[in-house]
Amino acid sequence: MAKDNTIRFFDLTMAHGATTSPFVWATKFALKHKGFDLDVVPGGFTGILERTEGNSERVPVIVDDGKWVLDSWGIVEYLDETYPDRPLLIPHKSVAATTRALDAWFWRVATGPWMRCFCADYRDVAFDHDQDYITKSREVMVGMKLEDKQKGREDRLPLISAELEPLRMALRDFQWLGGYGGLGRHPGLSNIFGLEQRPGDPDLFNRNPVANGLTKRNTGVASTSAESARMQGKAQA
Ligand SMILES: N[C@@H](CCC(=O)N[C@@H](CS)C(=O)NCC(=O)O)C(=O)O
Repeated sequence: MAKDNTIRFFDLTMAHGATTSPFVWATKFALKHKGFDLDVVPGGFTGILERTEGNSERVPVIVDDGKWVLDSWGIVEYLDETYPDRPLLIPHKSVAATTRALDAWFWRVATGPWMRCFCADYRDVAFDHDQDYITKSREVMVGMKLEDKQKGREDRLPLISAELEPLRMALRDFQWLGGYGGLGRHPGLSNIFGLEQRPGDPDLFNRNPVANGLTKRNTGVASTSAESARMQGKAQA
């Protein structure tokens, strides 16, 4: 049990102290929702492996009474399993499935495009000692100079906002996003089950998603080392 109601939290911030990481940000909210105080281990993009004593190349990471827990989803599951009497993060497993779906959609239409619109700007507000690493690793990710990637964002930003219409639509009628019974099973919602793929239709699923922070769970260094080598432009073992 968390001693003194406190959980150690490995942060990732820019030089001004705010985080740009959706994983880190969401996990801070999750810990506060469960009512914990945070013993924050500060830091930026470099030195994560050293800060976490060799346990992880990625954050968020928590340590609860000596137990290391990795990955934002892993942390959510751990907190609900370990502290079921505190407010639940995932009160029903249908909420987990719906949240995964919303998360994946939101990354595709908003988080990813926003990041690409501000990739050089966010590097510029990172700690000085992180900037070179962010430039190199993110240029590998986006395939060009960060300054070039964010060019023309004035034209792209309004389109991102327009893509969020499904959220606005839901929030016109509901105070919160969520529900019970499973997406598509509520009376009045269209039946999304039984979708059939006809010959010649495009594949309905991306069967080989890029293994990155959104699709792949951080279970320790072995799970992220190939991606890290790629991000650092190194040949993979
Ligand atoms: N699946 C992981 C993804 C975590 C992740 O990718 N974190 C990024 C920050 S957004 C990170 O630690 N990056 C370090 C780096 O770029 O070297 C989770 O949900 O916790």
